[in-house]
Order: sequence, then structure tokens, then C-alpha cells
Amino acid sequence: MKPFRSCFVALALTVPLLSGCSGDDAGEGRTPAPPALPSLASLPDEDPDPGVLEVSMRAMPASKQYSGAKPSEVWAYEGTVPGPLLEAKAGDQLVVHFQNELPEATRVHWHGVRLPAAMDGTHLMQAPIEPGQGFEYSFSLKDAGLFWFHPHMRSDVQVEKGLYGTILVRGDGEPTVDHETVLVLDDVRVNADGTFPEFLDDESKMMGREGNVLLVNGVSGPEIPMQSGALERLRIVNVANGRFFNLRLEGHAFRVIGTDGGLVGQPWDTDTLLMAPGERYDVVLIPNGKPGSVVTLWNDPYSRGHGSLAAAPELLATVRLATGASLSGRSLPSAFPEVEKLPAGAADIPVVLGEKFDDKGELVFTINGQVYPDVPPVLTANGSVRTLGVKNESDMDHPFHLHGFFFQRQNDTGTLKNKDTIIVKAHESMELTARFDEPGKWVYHCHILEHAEGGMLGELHVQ
Ligand SMILES: [Cu+2]
Repeated sequence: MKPFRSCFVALALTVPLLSGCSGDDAGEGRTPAPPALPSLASLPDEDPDPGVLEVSMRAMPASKQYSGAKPSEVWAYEGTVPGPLLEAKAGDQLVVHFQNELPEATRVHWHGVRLPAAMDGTHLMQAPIEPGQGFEYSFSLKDAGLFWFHPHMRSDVQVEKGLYGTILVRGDGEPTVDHETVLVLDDVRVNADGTFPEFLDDESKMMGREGNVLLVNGVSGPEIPMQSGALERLRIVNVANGRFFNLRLEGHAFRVIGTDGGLVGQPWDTDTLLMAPGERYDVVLIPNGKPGSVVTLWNDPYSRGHGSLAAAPELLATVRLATGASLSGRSLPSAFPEVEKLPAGAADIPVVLGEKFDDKGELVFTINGQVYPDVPPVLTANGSVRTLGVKNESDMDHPFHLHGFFFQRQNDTGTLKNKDTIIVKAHESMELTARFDEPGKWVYHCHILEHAEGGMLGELHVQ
């Protein structure tokens, strides 16, 4: 697949010269036009009540062609990769009649959604949904923001095979923009014959599986339509197993207006946006190019440890500015209501992220020196506000994810954020405060899926 990546890089450098790449689909010496950005599928609402979004959704085998490979046998929600985008308002009830048509058991986890533990889709609270069986998920969507869903069972395999979808929940007081686009970032490792290479090779076990094809809404190197002078809003999620994306849009800064748990009080500007698996960002920008021009969205190199630095930026997508006149009149939003601050307390829940070699000489990932399920559960009272002292003693970054609750980083630089997934860099420490106001058994884990499945996971019991 390497030739394809370099093909798209060449494309980016030569647009709009229409020369270069001579891959199979290049035709008569012409570079193929980049694919249009696919819009995300939706599901029909089966309940006329405007306060209820009720859908039926299957996890099922399907076929999908990645880049120049032959079609791959994927697993997909309702047959599409990415799966459906569920759109609702804060306060709505989401009801999902889920049916498992896969050849193995699964469960659905609603990443970032604050919900009853029994709906969270983990092994602690839900039996596996066996092939041919179903489950009704039903919960209220309390918070506005972009969330996503994926299996919480053999997730390293099931997510890589295509099982993920998004939930966009709108709140009051959101900015008025000209266009809004949801971008689902992923990568997939696929052979030219369409098959997936063996899972859990040594490199994947260490770094999390990285693919040879980068995907935006399921395709490689799509063209994202925007308009010069327009206020463009991008809702972005990284659903990859292990890859961090480090986004940079040529000639533009991103204004970050929100993250995992919704809008932030004081938006900030950045030239690059680093996103670990599981994280979401909500950004706005006003394209400043000439109508009709093309700018490149790059994935810049980032080192997350163990010699992981890529050699050069990779093309993720292109942005084509509409040929119509520049819009003007809207400006970038600069403030929103502040996130409610949780009272900080002593960091008395230690969470040390580590790596070691076990008795068999295998690299394993640990929490407080133990490999799950040997990690003792954290116990806390319902309604308690507690602070986790998260310390990364390993030589690589780990995106720390807490189920069911948002946390706030103490002494964070900049504006207060509600997060559910945060990058804890190699040898970095941080204090994360959360209000544990929903009883049940929850998990926290590294969102590099191979690390979570390999033992970097702990339980948190709210009693
Ligand atoms: Cu990790």
C-alpha cells in the first residue's frame, strides 16, 4: 500500500497541475480526481416524539474497498464504514435496537456519553451479545458535543475491522456557522488483495496497530469542500486503534472552540492539532484562499515514543475552496460560557501507567504495576469528587480514557476543559478531577486499543 500513500502525497504537491502518480487508477496519464468527502450515513428515527431518537442498528459483515486494494471483508454498523452519524439534541433520549449479525459476540460502548453504567457496554455491566442476539440500549444524552460508539469487546480487532460511528449532540448557545463538517479520522492496515494482515503482531502490541492507509470518513485523501471567507466548523474524532493524528491545514490556524465534553470558555488558536485515539476536537476557521484554490490538510510527524516519528508529513485530505465569491460577515467566535469547575482535592487515586516484560519475556502494559484483571478496583462513593494522580512511567504516550464521567485537568494551561480522553505523554504526570455521580462498575484504560486489551485497564466502582 505504500505506493498509494506516496501517490497521494505526490498528488498534493502537484495539484492543480494534474500530473504525477501513475497508479492503476491514474488512467491516461492523468491523476485521478480525489474522492469527494463522503457524508456520513444516518438512520431513520422510528419514534415521532421529537425528544426521542429511536433507531435500529446491526453490526454486520460488509465489503469495502480501501484505496487501491481489492475489496475488504469488513465489519460495519449498518454496513457502512464509518457507521451512522446519530444526530440529536441535548436532553434527548437515544434508543438503539441493536442486533449482532457478526460471527462473534460484541457489545457497544458509547464513548464519552454520560449514561447509566448498565448501558456503557463493558464486560463489567453487560453480558456479551452473542451472534444472532440483540440488546436495547436506551439512555438520555445529557451533554452537547461529538461522541462516538464502538465495540468494547476484542476492540483491537472489532474497531479495526470497521465498527465505529458518531453521535452529534447539539446544545443551546452554539455558534452560528456557514458550514459544519464531521470528520472521522482512521487508518487501516490492508494488503493489496484486500485482506487484513494478522492482528497482534509484535509492533502492534507495542505501539497499537497503525495502518498503511489513512482515512477521512472512510476514504483516502478526500476533497473537503469549503468556501473562502466562510465560517467553517469541523467536528473531528480520531477512531484509530493506535495512530495519533497531528493535523495542520496549510496557511491556516485552527480555532479550538470545544473538545470531548463540549464547548470551552476561551477558545484558542493553534497551527497543529494533535489528536490521540478517542479524542474529539471542535474547531472553526475562515478559509483565506482564492476561490477555486486547493489547500492541503496534512498529518504532521509526531513522536509518541519508541522511535515512532514518521519521516515526513502525510496527506490526509485536500480542501477545495468553492469558486463562488468569498463570503464575509461572520467572525471567529471568541468566548462561550465557562465550563463549571470541579473542586480540586488531593490526588489520592494513583494511576501509574507502565510497561514491563512479563515472565515469558512478553512486553505488557500495566496500571500500578499490574496487568488487568490483576489491577485492584478503585472504590469511591456515589457523588464523590475525586482526583486521579495519573503518572506515565513508560517510554511512550498513552491516551488515558475514563468511562462515564468527564474529568478536568488540574493546573491545565489555558481554558478549563471537560475531557474523557487525554494524552499523557511519556514520563508526564497530571491530576484529573471527576465527579463520580453515577453508580456502577466503570473502567478506565489506555485508548490505544492493543494496550487496553493487553492489560492497561482498571476498574472504578462507584458505590
Ligand atoms: Cu497506551
